[in-house]
Amino acid sequence: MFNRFKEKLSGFKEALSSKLQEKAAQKESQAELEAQNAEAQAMPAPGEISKNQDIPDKESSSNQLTRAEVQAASNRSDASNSSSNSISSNNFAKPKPKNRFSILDKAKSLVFEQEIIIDEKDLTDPLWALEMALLESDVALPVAEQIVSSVKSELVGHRKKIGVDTGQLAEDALRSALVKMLSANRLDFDEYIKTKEKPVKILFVGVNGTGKTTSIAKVARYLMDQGYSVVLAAGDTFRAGAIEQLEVHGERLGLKVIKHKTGGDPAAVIFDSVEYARAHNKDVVLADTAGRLHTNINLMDQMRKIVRVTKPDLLIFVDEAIAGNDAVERARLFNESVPIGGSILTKTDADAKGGSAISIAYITGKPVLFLGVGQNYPDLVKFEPQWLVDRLLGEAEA
Ligand SMILES: Nc1nc2c(ncn2[C@@H]2O[C@H](COP(=O)(O)OP(=O)(O)O)[C@@H](O)[C@H]2O)c(=O)[nH]1
Ligand SMILES: [Mg+2]
Repeated sequence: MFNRFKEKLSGFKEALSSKLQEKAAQKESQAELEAQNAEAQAMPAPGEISKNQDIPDKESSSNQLTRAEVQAASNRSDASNSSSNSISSNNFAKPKPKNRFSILDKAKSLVFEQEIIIDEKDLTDPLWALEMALLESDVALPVAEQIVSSVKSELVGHRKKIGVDTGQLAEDALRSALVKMLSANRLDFDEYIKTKEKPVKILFVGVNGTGKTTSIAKVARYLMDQGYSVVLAAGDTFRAGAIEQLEVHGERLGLKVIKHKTGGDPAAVIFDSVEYARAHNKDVVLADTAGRLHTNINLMDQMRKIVRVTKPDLLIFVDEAIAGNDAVERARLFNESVPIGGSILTKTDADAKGGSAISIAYITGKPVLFLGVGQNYPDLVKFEPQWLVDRLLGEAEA
C-alpha cells in the first residue's frame, strides 16, 4: 500500500536534510573560527611568555611541556626534511595550548546543541522536491500546492537543534499538513445513520468496475454489524448479470434484494425497495446503479433522473484509488452533475500512489466515507485521516 508514495517522499526528506546540514556546517565552521580567534586572543605572545614565566600557572607549564614535545617532534622531522625546518620553527613560535582541542570540541558540541532557524530560502529546493513527489504520486495540482504551502508555513521559522534528526522534522511537517488536508471535509457516517429518519436511502453511483456492488455488500455488512436492518435495491438494470451479482451478496448476507428485469427502470426498482423497507420497518436501503462514464451524456441524464425521482438521503460516489487523478476528475464531474454526499475509494490495498485518497475530498468538497481495502466483506475501513496518514508515511502496515 502506497509504496511509491513513500519512495517519492524520500527526495523531499533528503533535500531538506542536505540543506540543513549545509547550514549547520556553515554554523559549525563559523563557531570553529570564533573559537580559534578567542583562543588566539587568550594566548600570550611568545615574548610575554618568558616575562610571565615566574608566575606559577598550571596551564602555562602544561603549555611548555607541549612545546618540548613539539620541539622533539620537529627535530625528528628536521632530520628527514630540512626544508620543513623554517615551517616547524614557525609553528614553534606560535605554540598551541594543550587544551586547544577541548576548546574546539566544546565549541562544536555547543553548536550541536545550538539551533538553526529554517528560513524560506532553505526550503526552496526541498519544497520543490515535495511538490514533484506529490504530483508524481497523482496528487491533484491544487491539493499538492496546498500541502506544500502548509508544510512551508509549518517549517519556516522553525528552530531546529543541529543535532536533531531532519528526516523526522520533514515527516512531522508533512504529517500535520496531510492530516489537516484530510480532515477538511468530514462526515461521521455512523452518526449520520443513527440520527437520520428511517429508512435511510443511500444510492451508489460511479463508473463501471470500480467496486460499487462490492462496496454495497460491504456497507450492508458494516451496518448489520451495528444492528441495522438493510434492504438491497438492484438498480443496475443495464448490465446482464448485475442483478444476479447483487442477489449472490444478498443470499450470503441474508438480505432481501428488490429487483426488476434487466433493462427495467432503475428508479422504479429503488422506489419499490423504499416501499418494501417502509412496510417492513427496515432501517437502510442500499441502492445499486449501473456503471456510467461521466462522458456519456445519456447515462448521466438517466442518473440525474434516478436521483430526482428517488430523492436519496445520501448519494455515494464510488471509485477506485488505483485510478489516481482519473478517479478524482470523475468525482469532480459526478459531483457537478448530482449532489454527491461523499465517496468511497476502493482498491486502496492495491494502490501504490495514494494521490486520489489524498485529493478526492478536497477537490469535491465532500468527505471520503470509507476505503475499500480488499475483496471480502470486512475489507472496508471507515475513513480516518490519521489511519490513512500512518499508512502513507509508512508508520503502519497495510
Ligand atoms: N482488491 C480490491 N478489489 C476490490 C475492492 N472493491 C472491489 N473490488 C473488486 O473489483 C471488481 C469489481 O467490483 P464490482 O463491485 O463488481 O464493481 P462495479 O462494477 O462498480 O459494481 C471485483 O472483482 C471486486 O472484487 C477493493 O477494495 N479491493
Ligand atoms: Mg456493479
